Amino acid sequence: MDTSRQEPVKYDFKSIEAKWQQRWLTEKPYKVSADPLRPKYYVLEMFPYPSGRIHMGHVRNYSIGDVIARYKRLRGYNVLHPMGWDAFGLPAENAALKHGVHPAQWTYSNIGYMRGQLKAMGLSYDWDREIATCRPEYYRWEQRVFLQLLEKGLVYRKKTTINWCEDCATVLAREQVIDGCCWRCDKQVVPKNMFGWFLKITDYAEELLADLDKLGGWPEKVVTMQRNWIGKSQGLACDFPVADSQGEKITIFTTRPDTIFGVTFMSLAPEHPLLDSLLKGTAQEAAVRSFIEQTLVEKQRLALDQEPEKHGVFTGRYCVNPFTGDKVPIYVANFVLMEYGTGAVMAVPAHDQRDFEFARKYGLPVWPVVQPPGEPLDGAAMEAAWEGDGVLVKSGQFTGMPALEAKKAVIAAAEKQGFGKAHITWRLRDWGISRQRYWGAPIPVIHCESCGAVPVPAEQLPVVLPGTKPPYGSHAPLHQQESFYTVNCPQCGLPAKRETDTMDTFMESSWYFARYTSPRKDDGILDQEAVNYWLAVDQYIGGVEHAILHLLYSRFFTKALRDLGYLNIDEPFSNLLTQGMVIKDGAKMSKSKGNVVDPDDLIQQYGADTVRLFALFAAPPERDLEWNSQGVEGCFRFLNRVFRLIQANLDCFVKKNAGRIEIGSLAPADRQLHRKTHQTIRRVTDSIEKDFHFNTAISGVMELVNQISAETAQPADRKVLREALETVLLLLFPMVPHFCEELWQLTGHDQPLQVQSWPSFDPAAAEEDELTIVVQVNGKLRGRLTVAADTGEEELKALALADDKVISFISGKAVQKIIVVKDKLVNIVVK
Ligand code: ANZ
Ligand code: ZN
Repeated sequence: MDTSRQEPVKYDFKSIEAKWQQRWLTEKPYKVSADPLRPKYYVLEMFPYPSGRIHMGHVRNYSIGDVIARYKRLRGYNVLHPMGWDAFGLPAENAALKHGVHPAQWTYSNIGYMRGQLKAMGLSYDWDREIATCRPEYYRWEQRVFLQLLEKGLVYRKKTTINWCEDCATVLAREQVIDGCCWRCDKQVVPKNMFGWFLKITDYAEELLADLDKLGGWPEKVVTMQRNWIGKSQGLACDFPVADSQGEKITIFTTRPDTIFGVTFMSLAPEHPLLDSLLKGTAQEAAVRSFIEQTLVEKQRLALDQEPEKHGVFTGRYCVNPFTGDKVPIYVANFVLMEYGTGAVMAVPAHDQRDFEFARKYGLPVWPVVQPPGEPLDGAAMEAAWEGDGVLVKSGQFTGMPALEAKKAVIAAAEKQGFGKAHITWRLRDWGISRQRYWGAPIPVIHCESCGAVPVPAEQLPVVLPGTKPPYGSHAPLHQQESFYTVNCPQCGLPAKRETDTMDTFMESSWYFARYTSPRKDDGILDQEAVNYWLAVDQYIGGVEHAILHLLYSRFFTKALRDLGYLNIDEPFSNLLTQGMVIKDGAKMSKSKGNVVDPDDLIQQYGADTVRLFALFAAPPERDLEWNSQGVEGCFRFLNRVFRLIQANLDCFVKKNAGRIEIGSLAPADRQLHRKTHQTIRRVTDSIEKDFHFNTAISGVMELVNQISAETAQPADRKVLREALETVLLLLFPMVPHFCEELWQLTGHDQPLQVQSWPSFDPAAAEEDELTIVVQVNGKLRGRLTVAADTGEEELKALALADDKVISFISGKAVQKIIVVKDKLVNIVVK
């Protein structure tokens, strides 16, 4: 085509972006299907909650994912890149309460708006796979999974004390209680006893822990957080008989059996079931009971990760150390948790800091039994517990053993004598999934007085949420939907009551990545072929705030679905990228801080490509991104500059300039540009492949653009220039797709960029002509040579010996040998 007579065009991002988005909408180039003949790549960003509008954190997350998706396509992969909505949850209900609209209406209208925003960003999703978890077509399969897990014995119902928020009328998860208050409304959380449904994630504790070793593609810190959350502790469970009792025993759990000769008191959790009988009739009874009550109230006030000031009270009773026969006073202590181990701790103040502080406070003895090298520990004088290693002292038959060995020996002895056993305790708890809310997936069970909890028969699924007007009240909203609530038992036909709890929204996000592989399947949970082809997710991207629960639940679901026969993988996400936060003025961008920059405004002002470029350029993905409006300006100016540069050189895009470039025939300046082009390809490819450091990739392209600009000041080789400019467009395409497609078309290409291949670099072209060679004398740096690449060994030796600086260091000495490391260094050894 003849481009020479066209008028220069301004970078009109509005019409450019609208044009390409329209094309992507109608041509659906990102729609994919399983194709066993092609290698697949599944890239996924954590799907958003439809809160109303996207924020800069989303922009960043999705820009990163989109670059990876587009890059992998150019590399020849069949890329699955889906998007959807984590659409159940409390905010919809609260908004509904406030504005009097149905949660569904609020949710769907938000989805509509946000979908538009994502489309305006030019993200390359296969929109035909979009899912919204609040649709019955989605959650009916979740209900199916629930029932299959129930059948497998992985679901149960039990009464528990839960954290309850009166204002939100809901149970709160552990992490939703912050300083004893509701994470949402700040109201004081109260304990409440009620039935709830649980998933037996603890059945998978061992595997969830062991398989962390398979997650080499995850950030180390996330793996560690998962490991700590699962929290496997190995030790001894041991019985301490209660003195003066009818054979009552207190079973303790300890990870330090080696310290058992140092026990000076016993601590029980305030909820410990034995307390009732221990206290009965003692002089202390009233005082201890009031302490217990107080402690339980205080405990509710504190978040679970907060340590209260340690205190306790003597019960007046004793137990007996089975190893020593010592009588040990029994205390109730506020820091002992009933939910962990056995709810009873053998206290060893010499070797446990908590016990130490407690002992000092209440004047209890401190007996060191593990002696570190050096001065003998003195229980009366110690200022802190010695929690480290050492050799056992004053420990009967174990005296003289190293602690590690003693641990095993004490366990063996306890087992032999029949009062103890090796024991493992997990920090991980079963997953309580019941929520007393409306806007969630109904738990598909019917309670019948004679049949018990009866699963809703498969053919009656989905159990859909009732009502067109929002049902509210202070308690479970579904209770107030008479027609929903009152049903007949599927087994005996008599009047029964439908379960009114809905599922934790973490349920939906625990398997959505699998459902994306066959999102429209309407006769089953998952399509076997599709999941086998697409899973696991090759690259998962999201915020580190989901490092624990969402990822753990997804890992658990993957294993459970595998065991139900739906999946053939053990782990859902092969690689994980946790992107940093977007911060402004030193704080996380958030509505409550009032420092939000609205992506809509930015897109209006600069276009989506500039916003994407900024989100990728301002920081490497795993780091926090500091908002900076000059940075956005800079990205916009850069795109304008590239736009003008291409406009000014349209003439080089004629056909005859598309051929091979002969390096030997290039003038020095052209050789430089050709080299820079190939070096840039190498650098950008490396940055993306190695760690997705798009910021360095982009600065690489910026350098190339600088060199092109300098070069075009002189008449340049048109072939070389064409190659350089095309390379800029190819390399920038994953980041600023509309912009590059437009210029690609403008420069006479009839096939769009998205079907091109990623450029490969020519090592010969990338090679430097001139190298700097270091010259050493006896291993010390004494000079530098600038030589042509590939200069031979003999010539290098000669050049080094002739160098003025070097001569001053070797004159008058005998050269013994000369070592040459090609293209790097010459070392002259003299005597
Ligand atoms: C005696 C002892 C001596 C202990 C010593 C430690 C050091 P992890 O590693 O977290 O599993 N413990 C056991 N059950 C508890 C409960 N319900 N509430 C509070 N603390 C409890 O911790 C295990 C250790 O925590 C156990 O080992 C026990 O104290 C305490 F020099 O027993 B240890
Ligand atoms: Zn029944």
